[in-house]
Amino acid sequence: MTATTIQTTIQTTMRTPQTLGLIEVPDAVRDAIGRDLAAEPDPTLDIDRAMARYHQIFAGLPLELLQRILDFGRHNDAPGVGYVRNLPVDAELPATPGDGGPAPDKKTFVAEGVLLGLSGLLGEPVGFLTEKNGQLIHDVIPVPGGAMTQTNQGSTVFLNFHNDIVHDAIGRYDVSNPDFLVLSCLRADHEGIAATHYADARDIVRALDSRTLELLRSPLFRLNAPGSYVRDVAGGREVLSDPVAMINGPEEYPEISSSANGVRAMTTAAEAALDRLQAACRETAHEVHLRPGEALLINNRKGLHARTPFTARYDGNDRWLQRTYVRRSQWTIRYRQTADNRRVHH
Ligand SMILES: O=C(O)CCC(=O)C(=O)O
Ligand SMILES: [Fe+2]
Repeated sequence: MTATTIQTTIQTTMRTPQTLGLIEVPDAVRDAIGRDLAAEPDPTLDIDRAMARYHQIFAGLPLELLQRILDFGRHNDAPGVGYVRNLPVDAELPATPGDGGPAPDKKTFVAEGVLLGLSGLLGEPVGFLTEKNGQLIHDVIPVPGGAMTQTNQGSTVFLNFHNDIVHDAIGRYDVSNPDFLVLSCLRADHEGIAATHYADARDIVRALDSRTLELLRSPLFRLNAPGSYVRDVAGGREVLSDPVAMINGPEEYPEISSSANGVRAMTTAAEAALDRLQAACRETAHEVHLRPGEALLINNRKGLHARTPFTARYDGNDRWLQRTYVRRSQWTIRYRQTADNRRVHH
């Protein structure tokens, strides 16, 4: 694995737009935000009120940091990934839920507040019925039956470079999917080796030859639906998208999409291009070992992410992340809205 470590990233390439921006919250601000969040109830009881309150609380970030996070969400030329450190944590953290969550015995909601507070600076958290039952807060936890799968329940296998897509009857899985993911760490894996990688499409494109790029920009690929959809809805069978290109859009601002759960190339040349794409991701990726009190802001259109293998023990101390799916607007996905929750979609 040749992913750039955080240290080298920051020292050598901090200024170019594609690199990972580091946002370090000052101690005093961390403590003030932490006190406010600890006084808040379970946000899922009244999510719109909670989002408004988190907005007030996160407005207390130093202006320069607040603007950097807002810029990350709103500008086309902003980096694809941001790394936020020194965030507040819950005073008491229950055992990592063995069934993939949510935890029934969590007494305070600081982690949830951090996750949703950051999400609210980028857009609106949304849910999909086929991903974690439509919950807005996803627990990302290793699950015994899922250890070898290309899903967020996995552990022992490398979770391939992908973006988070959603099955859609329109035949495209990269349209109604989230614009951003926020990943926040509550507990690291036992050995501290699990790493999240992010490869920016602008860096990937630069690493590829023109013929490979031409193939990846042609509709020669069919994405398999997410593992959760294939498992829970399709009885384990592949559900392929219409033929699509892997990379779309203007040269300066490419959009990239790939399924963790398998991409079917329609020609042998396209198949070879897919291999080169995964290699380019490995060469250009940034690497982060998330720790408690740290979060990754992931642009889900500007790049692909991955996770390195680790060993789960299923002992209540396993790796535990919380995740949101964030849309800047729900308007263009209104055809999927459920009747009883304005943030949850079919
Ligand atoms: O576990 C990680 O670091 C990333 C997992 C992932 O791809 C996701 O939750 O979407
Ligand atoms: Fe993912």
